[in-house]
Amino acid sequence: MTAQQDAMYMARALQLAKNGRYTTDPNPRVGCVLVRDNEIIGEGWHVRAGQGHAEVEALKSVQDAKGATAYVTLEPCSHHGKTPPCCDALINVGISRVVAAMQDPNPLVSGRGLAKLEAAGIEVICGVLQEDAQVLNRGFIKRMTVGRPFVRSKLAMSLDGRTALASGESKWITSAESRADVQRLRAESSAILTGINTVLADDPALNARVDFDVVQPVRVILDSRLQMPLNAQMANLPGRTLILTCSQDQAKQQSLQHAGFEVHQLANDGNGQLDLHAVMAFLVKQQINEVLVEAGAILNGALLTACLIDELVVYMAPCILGDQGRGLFHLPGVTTMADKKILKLLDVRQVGGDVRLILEPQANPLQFKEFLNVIKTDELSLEDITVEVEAVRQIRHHGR
Ligand code: AOF
Ligand code: ZN
Repeated sequence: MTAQQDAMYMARALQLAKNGRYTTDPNPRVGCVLVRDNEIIGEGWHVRAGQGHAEVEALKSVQDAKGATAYVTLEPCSHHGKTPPCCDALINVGISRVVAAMQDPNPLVSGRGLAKLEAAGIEVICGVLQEDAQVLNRGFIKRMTVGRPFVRSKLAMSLDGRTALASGESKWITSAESRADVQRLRAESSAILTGINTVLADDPALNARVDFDVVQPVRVILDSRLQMPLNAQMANLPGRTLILTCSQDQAKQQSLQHAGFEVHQLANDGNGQLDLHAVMAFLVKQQINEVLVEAGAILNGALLTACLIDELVVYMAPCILGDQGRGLFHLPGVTTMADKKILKLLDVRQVGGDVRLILEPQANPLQFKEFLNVIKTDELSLEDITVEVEAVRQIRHHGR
């Protein structure tokens, strides 16, 4: 098989993996293609946690897979989880070659699956279309390797960067098409995170209203002082609603639990607000891979300041709300240009009558000079410093 053929079959396996985009949580999305004599003889993908893994589903679709090559978007597992190891299934049917896109970041597997296949005499290649496979499971990978979920914040704004009028009224700034796009973002998320002020203002449902099969995201409300109304509509909707608080008020906690909420008390940040790093650590314990933030300027500002936002999805509508309207981020710490938050534009496209921007927050090199402990920083280019900052950031996150 040529490298080009390997890439072609892996592209098909990735396409299959995407069928699980809305349903595999907390598991990764994985696809598998079985090929013999340059012909696809079987296909499968992982649909739901607890059900068959991609390899097992692909093997089910053929009578005889002896001598075939298995293309898998993730290293076949070697552990007994909710299902038996895929490695054993592949070995038992006589697969002769396994091509994986990437290693499984799950410490229970991480290389052991590939090693086990090799030990059984199977030819193994890893790394074909690796980056595409990584993007598909960036939340799962981040949870497994960094101990944090992938956090995406969705923002809807006017041309002049306003998310609501001064009164708080915001229905609607963006088009119906953009709002439908947001439902899809919700559907592919493991959790939707918002603050109590948004709940008090909007009484939102925070569920994915889509016409395809979906594992509904968990609702997560940051409510430091337990202001959640007992009659908020979320209390009576299907699915979990977690209230995260640093309030020790046992009576309030209990009455919210009786109303249908799950209440979890976490550390505070020393100023009476929830510690956002503790929130992320808690979400990882809940096996949350991908978080969608739908919140106001205060929570978004705090998350951005804490370097906890991985991606921004901004819908910009062609309307103007004026300078009395509310902004996107409350950032009292930004007082000079050196403090500004720097973003990298990853994608721009039109959705309905709006423009959708996807952006990635960047480390601001100017704020890290001291922290970097680099002698003669002035001699380094901004690009060099950015690389250094990213390295330090990674070390800090791993250390957490
Ligand atoms: C594979 N193929 O299609 C998937 C894998 O509890 P279980 O048995 O469902 O195992 C979940 C773990 O298996 C998950 O954390 C990840 O490491 C791996 N996922 N592995 O060989 C698949 N979905
Ligand atoms: Zn498996």
